[in-house]
Amino acid sequence: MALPPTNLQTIEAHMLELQSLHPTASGAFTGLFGDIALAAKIISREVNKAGLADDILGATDQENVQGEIVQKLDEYANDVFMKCLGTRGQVCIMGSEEVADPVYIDPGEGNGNYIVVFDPLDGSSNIDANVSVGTIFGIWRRKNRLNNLGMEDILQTGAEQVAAGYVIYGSSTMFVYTAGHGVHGFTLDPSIGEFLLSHEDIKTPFNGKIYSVNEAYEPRWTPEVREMVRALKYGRQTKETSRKDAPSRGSGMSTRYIGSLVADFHRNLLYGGVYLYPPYEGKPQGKLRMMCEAAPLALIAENAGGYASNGQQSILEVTPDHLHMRTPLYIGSRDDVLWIEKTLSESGDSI
Ligand code: P6P
Repeated sequence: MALPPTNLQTIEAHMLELQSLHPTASGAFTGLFGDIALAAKIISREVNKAGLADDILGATDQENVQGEIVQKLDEYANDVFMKCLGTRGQVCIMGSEEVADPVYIDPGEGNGNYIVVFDPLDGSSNIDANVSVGTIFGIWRRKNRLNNLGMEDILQTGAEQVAAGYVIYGSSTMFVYTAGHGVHGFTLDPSIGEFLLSHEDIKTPFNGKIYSVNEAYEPRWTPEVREMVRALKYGRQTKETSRKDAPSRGSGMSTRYIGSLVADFHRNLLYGGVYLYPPYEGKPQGKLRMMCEAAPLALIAENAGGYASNGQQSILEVTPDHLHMRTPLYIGSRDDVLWIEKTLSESGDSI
């Protein structure tokens, strides 16, 4: 007979503990996290049987607002999020990477305090090859009354998020979140259908040994980005390399690139390192989305002791100009990303 799990703290229990820090809390925020965790469990079930389930693999015949082919699981994950978050009264507006416009929700009897922007299944082009994929979400509080909502309630900075998180559907399904009191990871025990605390108070290393970037774009990067990546490869002076016993191969980093942002980010968060998606010729703002990818992961990185930049400033300081705004992204170990930002901003590398 299996031993009882060592740590029995579920994500709901963790949120209730967090709620106790806010005596006036209504429980709506805790309820919202329960809705997101429910969506994650449902999506995890489908992702993990994708190879067996008929008609859930492969692409639909549609393109999303990003001009990307919608995978069947993208569509499924988006529907699950819309249903789990849109019918429980906590959310007044949802923004999805898969949907062109914001979705305004009638919270019914609920207080509809929150705006949730999400990428329901990031990296889904990898799904047919059984590569880890993920969900990313950011949560903001509305600024206006329910009968007067608008873009001002949606286009808020990453620093104004009340919480952010991601789910990684990999060798196990993990739910990682921050609400400003540290970063905590929960692993799904599918036999009991609960996310159990497995990584309490995650802190990311100050420097890392990994850089994650798609080097196929190298010919289309600016000279400054090219030089910066070269320095990551061949070594730059850091507190580590100035040590007498610095590793013989200098501070050069190793490359690891899965092509699935959540998987690359999660590995670098735990091990240390940087993920880069620079602008390139034809994509002056890069590929990644500010609100449903960069800002939520930036809040997590910062709360774990890391940093996230667009090459000129902190991602968390940027006010989006539209729901699907793209941004260059350099994210991970604090000292490494600060060095990247200093190097690019001194070179005046425009974004
Ligand atoms: P490229 C997936 O489409 C994604 O948004 C991220 O998950 C991933 O890191 C990146 O794009 C991969 O993009 O241009 O390297 O194929």
